[in-house]
Amino acid sequence: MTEKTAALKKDFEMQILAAKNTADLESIRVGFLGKKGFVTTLMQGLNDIPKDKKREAGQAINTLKQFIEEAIENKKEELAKLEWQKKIDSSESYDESLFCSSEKGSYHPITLIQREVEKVFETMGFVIENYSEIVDDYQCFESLNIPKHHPARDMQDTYYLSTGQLLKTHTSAAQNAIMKKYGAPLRAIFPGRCFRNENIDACHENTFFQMEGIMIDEDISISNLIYFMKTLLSEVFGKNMDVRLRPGFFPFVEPGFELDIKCLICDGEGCPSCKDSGWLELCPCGMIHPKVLEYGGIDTEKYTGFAFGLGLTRLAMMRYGVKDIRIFNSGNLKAFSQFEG
Ligand code: FA5
Repeated sequence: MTEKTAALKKDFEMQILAAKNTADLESIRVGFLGKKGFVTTLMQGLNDIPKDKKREAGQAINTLKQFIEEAIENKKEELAKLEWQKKIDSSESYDESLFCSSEKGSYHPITLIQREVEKVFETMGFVIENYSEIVDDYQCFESLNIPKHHPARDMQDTYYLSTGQLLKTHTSAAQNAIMKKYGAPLRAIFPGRCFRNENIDACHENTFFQMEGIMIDEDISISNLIYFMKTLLSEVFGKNMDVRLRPGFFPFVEPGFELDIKCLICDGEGCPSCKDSGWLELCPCGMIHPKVLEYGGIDTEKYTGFAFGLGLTRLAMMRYGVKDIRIFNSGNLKAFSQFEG
């Protein structure tokens, strides 16, 4: 039996080495581990083996099975990385010099990515809310535990209207209204355009999109938050992403985190798209501050919740391999006609 498993291992190693894409990998997996696969057949044949040899044979098959499963997982990661890099390097990602067809319209890449993220959250029971771009000071700051003269306001200077209203600086501005509208328990996402007085560069715009998400229920903890973030990223990118979680301060969450993803443009080497850090700030998040829940009319004795503020425009940069954020607001049809919806 050990000879048989050794031969199968060799055969498997040759096949996996030759695998060029995820479809090849799947057919190898089925060939070895599927219902009629080599390993499964060996397993089923165990009954016919003499009692004194059964234990050794069983162990050999299990070791082989584990080896195959691990090798397939590793190869999957490796291929996904290669396929992603190919996409970024090739014309499948955005190419400034490509011919533009004026006959056919296409969706803006932000619309495409927004719909993709919405789909992921919809299947997890989140409602989708639209919220106004013009808000008041209470919605944008006070209800988020950012009183007048709080230093956190300095980070979010914006455009003020003569009415005293302002263009919202972050989608968090809708938290209070949505809590009041639905009460608890609550799962909601609310995408929207945000405005800030920014120094514009390859990863900062003065007008950009975020998608806020909140989940409020009994016993919600940081592990729920991490689960939802991981699910989102692996669904959008089709692979496990390299992420890092750092402590981050936002007056409306406690504790608060910054979730960064490894820059896919330079694979963590450092480039203008990630300000040479190799990482891109994508999704700050945290447990909603009890004061914010109270302002939203939520019973803090009973409920806790998490919130996140996903940088949708930055997500689109990474998803489509767009190296400069300014493309998105450029109105450049040559660029947009390449995105299929
Ligand atoms: C906020 O806006 C918080 N409201 C997010 C939040 C929500 C924290 C809920 C905790 C709980 P921040 O200013 O870091 O945080 O922006 C969030 C994300 O929006 C950033 O990580 C980034 O991806 C994106 N973003 C921020 N400023 C810009 C900009 N000027 N251009 C493009 N994207 C931006």
